[in-house]
Amino acid sequence: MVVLALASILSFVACGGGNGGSGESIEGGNVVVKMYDNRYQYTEIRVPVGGTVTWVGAGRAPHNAHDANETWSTQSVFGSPEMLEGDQATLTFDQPGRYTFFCTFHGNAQGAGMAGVLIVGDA
Ligand SMILES: [Cu+2]
Repeated sequence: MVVLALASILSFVACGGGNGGSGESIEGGNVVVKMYDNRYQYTEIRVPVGGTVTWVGAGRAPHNAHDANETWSTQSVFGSPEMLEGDQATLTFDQPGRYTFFCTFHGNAQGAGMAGVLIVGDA
């Protein structure tokens, strides 16, 4: 399971942003990402430094988005790890970098399950 997930991440990176078949990508200054049961609307997100991502609950189950290195989370803005349908949290990203994010209920910090990659700036 973990090996397969890593392999898919590596091929995703190797494609230079191409769609590896596991998800959709989006790029913009103010991006909206729905959190479905149990996947993100976009698994590769690109924003400029200072850009925002608005995470929107869009499932029956609660979801969230956490940086694998714990530098940011929807919980820090929303106040709860359980974002239900219609709940929103907007985060501003001032630090360039490449962040693996995941849902603490349906994914893990290794990028398996409900997870994706956020790229801020030219990282
Ligand atoms: Cu989830």
